[in-house]
Parts: sequence; structure tokens; C-alpha cells
Amino acid sequence: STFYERYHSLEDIYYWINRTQQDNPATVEVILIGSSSEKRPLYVLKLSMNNRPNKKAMWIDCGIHAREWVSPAFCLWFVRHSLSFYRQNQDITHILDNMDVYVLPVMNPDGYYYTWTTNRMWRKNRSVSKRGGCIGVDLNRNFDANWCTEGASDEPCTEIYCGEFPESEPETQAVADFLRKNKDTVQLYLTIHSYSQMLLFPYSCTVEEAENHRDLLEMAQEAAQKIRRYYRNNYRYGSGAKTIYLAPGGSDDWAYNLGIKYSFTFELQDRGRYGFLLPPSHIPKACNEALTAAKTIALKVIEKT
Ligand code: 0X9
Ligand code: ZN
Repeated sequence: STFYERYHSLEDIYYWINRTQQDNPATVEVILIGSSSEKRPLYVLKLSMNNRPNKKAMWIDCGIHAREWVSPAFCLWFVRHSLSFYRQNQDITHILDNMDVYVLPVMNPDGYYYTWTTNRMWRKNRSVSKRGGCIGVDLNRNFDANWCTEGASDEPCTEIYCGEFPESEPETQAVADFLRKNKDTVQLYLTIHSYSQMLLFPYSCTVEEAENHRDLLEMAQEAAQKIRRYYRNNYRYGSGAKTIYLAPGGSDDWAYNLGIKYSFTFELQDRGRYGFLLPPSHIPKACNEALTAAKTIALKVIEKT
């Protein structure tokens, strides 16, 4: 199997980020957006073709939740596809001709490291709570979107602990600061999770419909249709609150409220047979499905904006 068909340690991913930039100096820039609570760097790859900045951009983050290993694998897969098939594949060419792409391969490096060394099923980051001695905040409950209401917990020992206050975690703050700074160009926000095979959009923090609900629904539906047609696999789609559960403080809702009106959470394979322990042999199909969805949605965004 090739590099992209395996899971990689954090060290390997840092090496890959550096190597990818060195091999593609004209198109790849590495941006340090902050550091984790254990002081690991948070690097974003900026893909920008043709030496000219595009007016539009999309953002993809992976690895908010430590144990969802197929998520960072997707970020690497997406970058490889972009760099290898630009000018060969019509869709990715059109996307990269119209948008810069920001990719954060591992948003929760401390948690990811911990799943490789100590506890494969760890979800949260690794910050030490002031009270109680429990470790970790759920970074996808730590954003400022109906923060810590129903669907999150203020109890540090739970898996859905929202943190001391919105953006209390350095990982959350780094992403939020970067997106605030770039909100005039970023039109599409994608965040990659596993598992359950769903394409979700705002809101998850309330049962109310987003203002452009019909657009978001249509985009998710078209993406799911393509996955069904090309890969014979079913993905559910809809607003987060109505498709899975109420869950406030998520990055997708926060980005949406910031003004990034196309905001999606992808839940990749599978539906529970292997769950978070998806075998590496499933990486190619899982990533190609998500790639199809990402490209379908990005093309729609270019059309609409
Ligand atoms: O609960 C989550 O954070 C996500 N599911 S997961 O099993 N990967 O943990 C779903 C996130 C949906 N979006 C929001 N809750 N904002
Ligand atoms: Zn997740």
C-alpha cells in the first residue's frame, strides 16, 4: 500500500507537511496558526495555484477528535489529489483555479499523539482542567455557538466537556482567529469526522433552520447522490440537530455564524462495523467518497458566489 493508504503517526504527518511544502514550493505554503495545549505546532497548508491569490478560499480541518483516524488520512488524501491531479482532473482544476485551499491536517495533535501511544479511543484534547483533575476538552463543544447548552457538558470528566469558556482551548482559538482574519475570502468551511456516513450542515446548536437551508440541503443531497452513484454507499444528510443530535459549540455552526455560509461536517466511514477502528484497507474508498462530496460542494459554491 502507498503512503496515503495507511494511518500515520503525528511525527510522520509533521514530516509529510514539511516535505510537501519543499516538493511544491510554488503552490504550497505552510502557515503556523498557533499551538496546542502541550505546545505542539498547528500547521495549515495553503494550496494556491498560478502564483496569484484567488479571491475565494475554502478551509478543511481534520482530526478535531483524536480517535477518528480516517479524518487526518482524508486531509492528506485531499492534498495529494489536489497536487497530483491539477490540470488532469477537470473538477479539481476548476476548484483550484477559483479557490485557495487551507488544510489543517490535525487540529488536535495532543489527542492524536495520545491515541497512538496510550489510549486508542481518546476523543478530546489533553488540557488539564483546573477543577477535578480530569483531562481534555471536546474541541467540537468549545466554539462560541450556543456554547455549553443542551448537548454539551460542563463536567470535565465527560467526553463532551465544553471547557471553561468559549475558545478556552488554544486549538479552538487558533482556528477561530485564523478564520476571523480570513473570513472575507473563505466561503466554504469543511470539518472532517468519523464515523456514521453523514453530510451535516448547520444548525447543530439549535433546531432552527439556517437561513440558506435549502441551498445547503441541495448541495448535501447532490454530494450524497454522487457517492451513491460512484461508490455505491449511502450517506445521510441534513442539519446536524435533526440528523444526529443537538450539539452546541461546534466549529461548523460557529463558522456559519461568522459568515461562512457554506459550512459542513462530514462523518466518514463506516456505519459502526469497525467504527473508529476502520482498517487501513478501507482508507481509499472512504477518502474518495469524501473527496467526491468535497468537490461537488466546492463546485456549487463557486457557481453560487
Ligand atoms: O458530536 C460531534 O462533535 C460530531 N460527531 S462525532 O461522532 N464525530 O463526535 C458531530 C458534529 C456535528 N456538528 C456540530 N455538533 N456542530
Ligand atoms: Zn468527531
